[in-house]
Order: sequence, then structure tokens, then C-alpha cells
Amino acid sequence: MTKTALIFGVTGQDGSYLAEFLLSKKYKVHGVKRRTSIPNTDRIDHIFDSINFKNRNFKMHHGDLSDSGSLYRIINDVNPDEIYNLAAQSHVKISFQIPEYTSDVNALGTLRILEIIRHYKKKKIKFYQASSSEMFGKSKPPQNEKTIFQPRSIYAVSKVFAFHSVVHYREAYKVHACNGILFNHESPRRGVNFVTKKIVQGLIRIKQKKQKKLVLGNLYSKRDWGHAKDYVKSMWKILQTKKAEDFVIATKKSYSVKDFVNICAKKLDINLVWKGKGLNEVAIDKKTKNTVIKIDKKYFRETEVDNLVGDFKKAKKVLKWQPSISLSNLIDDMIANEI
Ligand code: NAP
Ligand code: F7E
Repeated sequence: MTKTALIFGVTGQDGSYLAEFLLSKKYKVHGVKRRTSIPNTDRIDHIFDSINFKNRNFKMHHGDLSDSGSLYRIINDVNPDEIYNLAAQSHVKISFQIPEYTSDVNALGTLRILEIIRHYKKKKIKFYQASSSEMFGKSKPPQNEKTIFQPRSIYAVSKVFAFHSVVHYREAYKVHACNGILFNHESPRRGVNFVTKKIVQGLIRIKQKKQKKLVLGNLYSKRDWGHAKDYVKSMWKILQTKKAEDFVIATKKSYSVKDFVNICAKKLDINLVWKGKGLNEVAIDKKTKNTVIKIDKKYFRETEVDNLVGDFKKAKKVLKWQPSISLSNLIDDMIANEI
């Protein structure tokens, strides 16, 4: 029987890959986009033809996580088997500037959907929540499903609220609701103000002489970076198990931001020489002698998450999921697409 999926956040990095993946599995896919003043469907224009409506298996709805009525209307109209909540104000640094909005969308937005599912009696809907490794914050690596949450931003606090709401609706109302605790995952479709995309784009532009410098913040935080294409498969797998549970999805390998810069520069044949310390640290291009990387404190966070390394043993055992794309191949993919 054909299944129907509803994706909140379909215009985002993960939403676009998940929509492609579910369509390949013969799902009918419904996506939700918020109102924007200019079109923001670049990532899904190949599956969502807004002019000719060619794809009969994909349909778009206007809605917003801050608007309960729109959520109710869409869930009622679509009557989905599975809901994937990927919608969020997903930028950690920006959550320091818009904490109330971030909480409204990420925390209360999730609660709004859960509340509709709780009272929705037509059929049992399975619910996936995009939880985040940021929730672990200060907790020492490696982090797994039992590691305590010590959030370091309102983004992370809002995701902790959503995480516990999912667990609560599962326990109190028997909603089939699951958290995927995903560590950082990137792709050519990553937003331009996340560090991996910024580095890939910046170094390529420097190489092409279209940009003089790349200005970054903390080079020494470490992240466990995977590929979004791999990670959306885990979201689907999480909803296919009989028992609703939560899973860590990661690679168990961690690199610093500086490592990422160095790997990327090497692939682009840029030979970097690092000099100085702290805010005075710079990288010089050995060939041109130009300073190509500088540090600016405006890109630092008031509180940082220093080291994330995800232990995905449970996902490997229960879901038979494991990452298939290495950091090196991820960077190759990002570079190839950017060029
Ligand atoms: P993203 O590219 O920023 O996409 C976020 C999506 O949410 C976009 O479609 C965005 O719409 C939508 N959205 C934002 N505010 C909304 C609102 N008020 N109502 C409805 N939709 C709204 O993020 P992503 O990287 O794909 O991540 C997907 C989810 O996983 C997010 O919840 C994120 O917090 C979480 N997560 C991400 C990572 C990661 O490394 N990528 C790791 C762990 C968890 P617009 O296109 O209009 O902006
Ligand atoms: O930062 C450092 C920064 O913004 C990574 C989101 O998808 O993953 C993402 O959150 C690291 C941080 O991602 C710059 O301080 C240095 O330590 O790429 P990011 P994030 O904050 O890890 C988690 C799992 C999510 O859930 C989020 O939704 O890089 N960094 N210099 C910089 N970061 C940025 N953005 N820009 C810089 O110039």
C-alpha cells in the first residue's frame, strides 16, 4: 500500500534529500513551506515543479510551525502515515540573537504538532523529530543515547524541550514518536552560513581570485561531520521499527574546524601556512604569500560546544544503519558542486 509522508522543513537541506529518498521509495510526499517574500524552493525545484506541477507524488502546502491552525489544517487534509519534523530555526549562533523566536518554532512548534497527533483519531501517525547533538553541549565525548544533555545555546535548549516532549507524548499518550539525535551533517545543499559551506565556498572563491579572505571564528571546536544524504535514510529507518525509540546518528569521527580547512585547502591545491595565536591567528597562501584566512571574534559564540563525537552503536544494531560517506568524500562532493 502506498504510504503518505508529510515533511515540515522540506525546503531545507535535509527536507530536500528526505523528499527525494521517500519519492524513490514510492511514497506520496507532502511538503510544508513557510511564506517567504522570494522563492526559496531551490533545493527541491527538481522534484517540485511549481509552474507545471509535473510530479503527481509531491505536493506543497503553506504552513508555519508558529501557526497551530495551519498545522492542524495540513495534517487533517493530508492524513499522513508518517510526519517528519525537520523545520527549525537551525542556526546555533543566530539563536543567541533571536532566542524567543527560536524557542517558539523549535520547541513549541514541535509541541503543537504532537498535540495535534495526540487528538487526531483518524489513523496512527508515526512522528520523527529532528533532535540534535547540540543538546549534549558540555558533556564529554563520545556521546550516546544515555549521555546527559548540557545545552550551551537557546537552540540546544529548544531542542531539549522538543526531545522531552516527544518522549512524554510517547509515554503518556502512546504516540509513535521518535527522536533522531543527529550529529552535524553537511552536503552541497548546506546553508551558506554554516562553517563547512562557508569554508568550501570561501576557499574556492579565493582560488578563483573572486575573494581575498575567508574570515572565521573558533577554529578549535570539533565536530562529527557526516553527509546529509546518508543521514536522511536513518530518519526513515527510525520510523520503520515496531517500537518507537530514540537513536544517535553519527560517524564516531571528529575533526576540528581547522582540520576541515586544511583538508579542503589541500584538495584545492592551496598550501596554507598558519601563524599567530588566538584572534591573531592567520593562514598564508604559500604560493601567493597572501593572508587568506583571518579570525574575527564576531563569529565566536558566547558559549561553545567544544567536542562532539557520536556513538551510533544502537543505530547500527537496531536499524542496521551506518554512515557510508567519509569526510573526505563529503568535501569532494561539496567542492565538485560548488565549482
Ligand atoms: P535547514 O537547512 O536550516 O532547514 C530548516 C527548514 O525549516 C527549512 O525548510 C526552513 O524553511 C524551515 N523552517 C524554519 N522556520 C520555520 C517555520 N517557522 N515554519 C515552518 N518551517 C520553518 O536545516 P537542516 O540542516 O536541513 O536541518 C533539518 C533539521 O534537523 C532542523 O530541525 C535542524 O535543527 C536539525 N538538525 C540539523 C543538523 C545538521 O547538522 N544539519 C543536525 C542535527 C539536527 P526556509 O527554507 O524558509 O528557511
Ligand atoms: O558551526 C565554528 C562554530 O554553524 C560549527 C546546525 O546544523 O549542527 C549545526 O550546528 C562549528 C562551531 O554548526 C565559524 O563556532 C568557526 O563550533 O557550522 P556550524 P553547529 O553550530 O555545529 C548541529 C548538530 C545542529 O543541530 C545545528 O542545526 O564551527 N565556527 N567559524 C563557525 N561557525 C560558523 N557558522 N561560521 C563561522 O565563521
